[in-house]
Amino acid sequence: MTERGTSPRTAPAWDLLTQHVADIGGTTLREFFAADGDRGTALAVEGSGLYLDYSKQRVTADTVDLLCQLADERGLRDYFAAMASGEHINVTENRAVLHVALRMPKGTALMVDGVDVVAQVHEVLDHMAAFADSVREGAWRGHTGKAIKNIVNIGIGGSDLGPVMAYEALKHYSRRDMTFRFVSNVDGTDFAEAVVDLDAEETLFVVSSKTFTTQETMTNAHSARSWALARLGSEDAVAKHFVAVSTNANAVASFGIDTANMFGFWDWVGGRYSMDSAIGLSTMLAVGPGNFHAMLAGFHEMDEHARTAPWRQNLPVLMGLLNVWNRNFLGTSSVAVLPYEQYLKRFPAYLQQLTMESNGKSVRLDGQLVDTETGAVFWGEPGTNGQHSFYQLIHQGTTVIPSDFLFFRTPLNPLPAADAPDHHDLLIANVIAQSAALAFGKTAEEVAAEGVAPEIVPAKVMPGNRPSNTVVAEVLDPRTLGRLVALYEHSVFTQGVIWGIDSFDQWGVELGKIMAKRVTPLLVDGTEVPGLDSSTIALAARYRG
Ligand code: G6Q
Repeated sequence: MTERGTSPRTAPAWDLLTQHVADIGGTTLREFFAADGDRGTALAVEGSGLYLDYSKQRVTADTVDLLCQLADERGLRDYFAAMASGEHINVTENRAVLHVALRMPKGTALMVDGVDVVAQVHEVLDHMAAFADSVREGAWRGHTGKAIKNIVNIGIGGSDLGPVMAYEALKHYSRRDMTFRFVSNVDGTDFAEAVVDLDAEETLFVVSSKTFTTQETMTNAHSARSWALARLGSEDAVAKHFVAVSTNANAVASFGIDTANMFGFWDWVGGRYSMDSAIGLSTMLAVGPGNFHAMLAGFHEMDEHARTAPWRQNLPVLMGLLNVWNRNFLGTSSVAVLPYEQYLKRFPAYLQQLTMESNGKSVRLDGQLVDTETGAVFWGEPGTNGQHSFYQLIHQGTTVIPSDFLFFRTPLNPLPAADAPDHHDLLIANVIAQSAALAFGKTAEEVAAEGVAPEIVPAKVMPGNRPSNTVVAEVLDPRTLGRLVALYEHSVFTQGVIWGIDSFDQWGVELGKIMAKRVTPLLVDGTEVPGLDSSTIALAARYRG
């Protein structure tokens, strides 16, 4: 294996790719497609129930060969093995990275430091299932004897984005006679609006926090406690209306939550990789244990595909390598994620954390500053809505933004129109048309041939040559959601390995937290805090009035 965390420039393939981009970088997607009538199927792969068309990336088969060589030279296969064996590949936090163990089937084993972590995982899953069933069946009663109808998840970052994304994505499969809310922001409005119409007697709070010390979550949890006690009138109510998902049993107990109703996980589960751990309790409450297990099976299927498929057939590895190509060799700096599926409306927000908290790094594992670009900005919105807002910039702006389009063959809510085509036909026509318009554009001659006035022609020219992937799946079900999330997880991992960075730490979020704590006394009672800058002092004074 390569020495870990060195510069990717040390890999011979890096120089070859640098030469290669000089050779093919000027060729347009129009020219690539004109030269090869089969390109649309030649540069496409299928695996783990997903189809990836990357023919509209600015690559040739040689590019892919060189990128795969780069993956080999960076030791990607060994890294996958190191992750799966529990090595501490999260170097700066000295932790194993074992989210793949969260979805290994019951009966398999993964020994880490003499402990079978898969057995531990299934113990928690069984505990979650028993609890979820008792709430869903109405056996779990609130303090006044009423069944639970409302679930409020309190958590932030990885303890919020996954649960809320999964709830929205799988809403079709969820209990419609129950209400699910998610509170994350320390802004009191988030909590106030979440509970404004809820009956405390029928409400269960799931306090989700790996550390059980996160300021926002603990502030919201204490407000929830006060809200519930004011309505239920007794401290005893806490045990019936609060459960915890955490690794910190002491803090959970001192909050007043019965640790029998605590669902645990382990330090080898990173926050942004935790939606399939006990952090998914609200998801399981919404869709039931069977659907949750189907989601885990989808994750596992993609894990196995990523770990074993040759690079050229490996969807997450190809997606990761194509991101490296776009970022480092074509100079792009952002990726738009554009799901043509309304239920995936929170998927781009989820991916923002997964991708940017993982790969937004400037220091390599060898402790040196990077000498290549690293993580791109990820963002997006569901189609077709985005088409009527920001797509203008993707089509004609001065910045090239590679896009990931996603669509599903079968709609969950088929709506036949009075005349064909129906809603879904129109949706899919749009997604396919968008990637073609981005790739092929429209020349001045084509615009002029439509009779457009000559002075308007330049404004109507579509430059084209804008790269995209299209991912197609059969239907958005729990299994496919698991596959999709794992697809991006392993793509992120691939990029991190190529760049030689630690994709599993997040030191960049610490400084702001520390500074917020430091300035708080000044805001609360005007206590002077030494060493503050003049802008901070003036803003605090303006707040205090
Ligand atoms: C994710 C990060 C971060 C974390 C939140 C919440 O990878 O670690 O987003 O999930 O800060 O942390 P707790 O679960 O400990 O409250």
